Amino acid sequence: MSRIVTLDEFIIKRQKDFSYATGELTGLLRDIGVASKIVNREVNKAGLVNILGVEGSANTHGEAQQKLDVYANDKFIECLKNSGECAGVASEENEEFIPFPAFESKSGKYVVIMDPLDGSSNIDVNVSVGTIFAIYRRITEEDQPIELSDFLQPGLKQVAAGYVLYGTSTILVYTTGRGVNGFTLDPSIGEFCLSHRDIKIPNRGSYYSVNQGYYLKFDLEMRRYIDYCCDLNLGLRYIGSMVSDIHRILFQGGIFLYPNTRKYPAGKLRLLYECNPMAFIVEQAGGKAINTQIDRILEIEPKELHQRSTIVIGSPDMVDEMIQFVDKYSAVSSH
Ligand code: P6P
Repeated sequence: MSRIVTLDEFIIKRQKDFSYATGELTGLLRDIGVASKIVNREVNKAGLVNILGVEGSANTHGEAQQKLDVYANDKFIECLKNSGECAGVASEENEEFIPFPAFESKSGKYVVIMDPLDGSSNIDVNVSVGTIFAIYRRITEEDQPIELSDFLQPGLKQVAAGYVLYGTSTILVYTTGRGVNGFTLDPSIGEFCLSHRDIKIPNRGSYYSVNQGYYLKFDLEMRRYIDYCCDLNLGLRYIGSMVSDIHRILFQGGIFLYPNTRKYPAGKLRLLYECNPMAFIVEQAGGKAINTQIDRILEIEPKELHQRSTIVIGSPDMVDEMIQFVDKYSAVSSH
């Protein structure tokens, strides 16, 4: 039996790979791991302690907030604030970014952008949900207050990104730009243990993942590509939780699409805390991530914190095939 490697141990060991590393990013990643364990504990017993049900408040987009949304958001903010490495956070649950005062004389050289509990509408029906996070180096001077510009950076500037999937088991998957690794939580010792080393996405897979219910609302090129997937007898797998849907694709291959619809003309998913971190991870595993205008997700220059984007992400060969359909059928294809 191979030796257990905990998340902490792995992060510290990998820090040595970065000659310039001074431990702040290591500390920040470890703090995120701690917050994930705290949130996991509540997610796992959500049905038991009446933490379900809709919190009185609504999030920044007017969507009813589940109590667990609020709990997860609060816990991650608390851990990040006390880490001393983080100068501020932007969250799906908050309209504006949250600056942190210097903590124990540390001002923090990083900012974190997160979706504390993505797919939270699934909680009440016991379907897996996830946390998504992206870490950037702040661009304002450390002795100055952070600004919106610290958060409106293209995905290429991420120094780290990851997700936690609270599923049949709880797994944390992250990258710092040197490959992708997965850590499964062992509740008996309360540690995330290395379970999936150097994850590589298959070049193609036998699943496609899209909300087929919107088929008639998709543009022609999307409908023709979905018809093509059906002709290939690909399996349709769609959980309605981005982390879960993409996690499957990361391991088994496949393609996830959230195109524009009449309801979401710019796409539904959020660029900064859903598309960018998932795109960084999938690209680091050998996959591709574009929008329906065939722009690389990581190169999009953000204009606002809660900006939406369309996304096509997954196995490289399948994303390339999708591009051929855009070329062939899109009325506006100009790439
Ligand atoms: P739809 C969850 O609310 C979420 O933000 C993603 O996790 C998921 O992929 C998507 O929305 C599901 O959206 O419109 O298919 O229900």
